[in-house]
Amino acid sequence: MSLRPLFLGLALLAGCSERPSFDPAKVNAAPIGKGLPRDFLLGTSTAAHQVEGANENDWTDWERGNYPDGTPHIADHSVSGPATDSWNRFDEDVALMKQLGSNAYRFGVEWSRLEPTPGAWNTEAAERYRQWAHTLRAQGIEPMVTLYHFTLPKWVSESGGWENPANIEAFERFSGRVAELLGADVDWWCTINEPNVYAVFGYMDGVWPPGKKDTVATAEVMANLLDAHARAARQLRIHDTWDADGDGKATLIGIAHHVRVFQPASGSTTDVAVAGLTDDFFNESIPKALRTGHISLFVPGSVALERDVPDLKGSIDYFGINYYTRDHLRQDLSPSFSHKYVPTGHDTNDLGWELYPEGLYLFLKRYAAFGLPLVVTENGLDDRSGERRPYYLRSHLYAVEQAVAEGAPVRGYFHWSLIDNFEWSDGYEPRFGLFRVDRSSAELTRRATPAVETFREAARNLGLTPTP
Ligand code: GCO
Repeated sequence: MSLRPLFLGLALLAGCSERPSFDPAKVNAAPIGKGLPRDFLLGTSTAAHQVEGANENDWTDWERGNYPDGTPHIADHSVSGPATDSWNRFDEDVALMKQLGSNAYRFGVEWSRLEPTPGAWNTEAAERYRQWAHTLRAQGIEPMVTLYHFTLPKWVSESGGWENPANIEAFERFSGRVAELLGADVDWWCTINEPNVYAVFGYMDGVWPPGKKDTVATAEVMANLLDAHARAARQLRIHDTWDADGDGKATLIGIAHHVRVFQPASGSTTDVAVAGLTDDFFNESIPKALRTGHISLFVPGSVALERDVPDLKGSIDYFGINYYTRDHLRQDLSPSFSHKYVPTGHDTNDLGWELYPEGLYLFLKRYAAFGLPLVVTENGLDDRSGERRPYYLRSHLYAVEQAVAEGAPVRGYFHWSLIDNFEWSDGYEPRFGLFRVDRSSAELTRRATPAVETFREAARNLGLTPTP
């Protein structure tokens, strides 16, 4: 607690520091991909529930539900349903990865599918995931597996979800089993996707299951997810002893951390302080906990959580960054103490998120200090026309290359996403895919958007070979 005034001081300084600005002419002229290290992972990301289809988990009921005022939980009234049917169309998706020339793919395993009731194990589903990992490796595509990406088996959510310590233990056991199942083909693991986003949406804003609005529970869940990460990491190290790619390491463990640039609306002390505190809670608390083994979460007037989880220290081999956008913050009296907005005239994607590639560069520079390899585990945009993704992709790869040129140890970039998919409370209207999915066709036909060519250019410049 005594360090808070220091953070505020730093926030004041951060508010005054200069922001970089990329020149679009330079971005367009850059030989994209040329400045990346030769062992770079250039791939795409998906999450189990968003693409597999036919899952039965805590989202299943939530998707059909409404808020007390009658508004549906999912903005466009859709339910995930068949999603992109990737459960049955994996080979088709692999062909798309080859068309991109990608050499890596981040996908999730669905806990509710593998362990539908406590302690049970769905051997058929397990075998399919094993084949996927095997196929990817055989095709020269490094698999990265996410253990938890927002969805819970119903038996977990119904027994208190991430608020119940018994479920952290259940996740620990699950992680060990997945390590045994996939370890022969998988070295790259991502334990938990975005603990901060999950906690804030599910427990502070109440827009994801379980739909609570409770700041204390938000911090508790974030801390429990970090604990779950540390335990999962331990299990992965015990049970995955195969060095699948022959680089001398059987496991490369990370967490996918969502970061956002919080820009104070003005130089006023209150705007700057709110941006600093938000940055501290949302961006900084997780990497700090991973560095020190101590979790410290602070929300003025409601949360002052301090907890030692010594195993967090040393639990990661790489730090995963999910980066999308920048928020401008003006101090107000809402529970988060701020009003978030995008100033008029700033470019946004179709969900209204500001396009700010310089932010990715800033975070890669910031987290270079971690002393560990960095991987961009997600980055992308909702672009319903498909016309703006080429520049988005190019400018964010440019950001990566700028950071690499200045010494940031970036090992990979995974674009979100391979294909359009179920975008949580926004349903199917958003389009994040390099390949568009035609939802009106029974085959859920995938079609290349213009950014596929940009991706292929980067892949070729990196020395990879996209299929024709
Ligand atoms: C997240 C997730 C993804 C999203 C993507 C686009 O950041 O919420 O990791 O599941 O689909 O980020 O919003």
